[in-house]
Amino acid sequence: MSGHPAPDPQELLAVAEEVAAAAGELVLTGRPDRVEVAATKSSPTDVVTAMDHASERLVAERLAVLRPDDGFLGEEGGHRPGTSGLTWVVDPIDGTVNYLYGLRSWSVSVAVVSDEVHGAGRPDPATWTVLAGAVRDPSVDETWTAVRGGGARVRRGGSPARPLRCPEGPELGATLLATGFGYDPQRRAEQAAVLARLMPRVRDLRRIGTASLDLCAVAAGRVDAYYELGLNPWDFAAGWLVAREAGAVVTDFTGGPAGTHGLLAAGPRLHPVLQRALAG
Ligand code: LIP
Repeated sequence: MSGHPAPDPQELLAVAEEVAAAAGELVLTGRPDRVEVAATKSSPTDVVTAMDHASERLVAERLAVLRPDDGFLGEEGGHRPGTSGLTWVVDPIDGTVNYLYGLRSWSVSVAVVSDEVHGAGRPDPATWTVLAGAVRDPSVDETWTAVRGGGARVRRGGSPARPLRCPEGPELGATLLATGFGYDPQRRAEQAAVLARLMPRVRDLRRIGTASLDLCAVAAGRVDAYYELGLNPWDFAAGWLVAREAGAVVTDFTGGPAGTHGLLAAGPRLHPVLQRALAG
């Protein structure tokens, strides 16, 4: 961040909360009775709606005013480098298919990262540091927030934000497990095979369809663990910090940095047990 003052984490969090709330309000109140698919990406079922684009535009425009020197990495618009050493990582609608179908579990996910290795280049989850993050769930008026080293909180409506503490985790047989699946048929077959091995060994499964909310659910103990292969950086950047700051262990499937190649989040006692179970 040459020539730029060290960022105040609380100021960054306030910006993340503000832009996530504004975009969440747009997406919630602007939902037409029938949401149309505007485009598809990696497969015919990997869809983008006009609201994905509108939400990302709103966030980018607000950040251009509030944080003009920072970079931007969004699901729909790609990467725009900045000069401050910070990059905002944004999923304008995480859980787009849920939104398309009128299901409630979707969010606006906003995180800000620094990356000493990549500097002004596109940040990489393997080397980035997530400084602050906000996951806005307008359907239930919940906002999940975290600051690096400053803990994680959830606020519902006008109530004060309450601190999050991830439970240690139950035995495997009592584990309520969350996961997700990719859009590619071959990958889904492989993911189903992994799940088939796990299902007899856990309590039950939840498939929320929104990685950021899966991670916040782990932070709050609403599920005991979440794993997924093939996530995009914007899917998990903010939720990763919420879970980590709540005390969850969040890695890839081998104990390294979480990324597109794998993400596993669970309480400290359950994480190694589930890591072994996933390894077969
Ligand atoms: C979604 C993720 C979810 C995954 C879906 C999809 P999107 O992100 O949050 O965990 O299972 O396949 O990738 O595409 O709605 O932003």
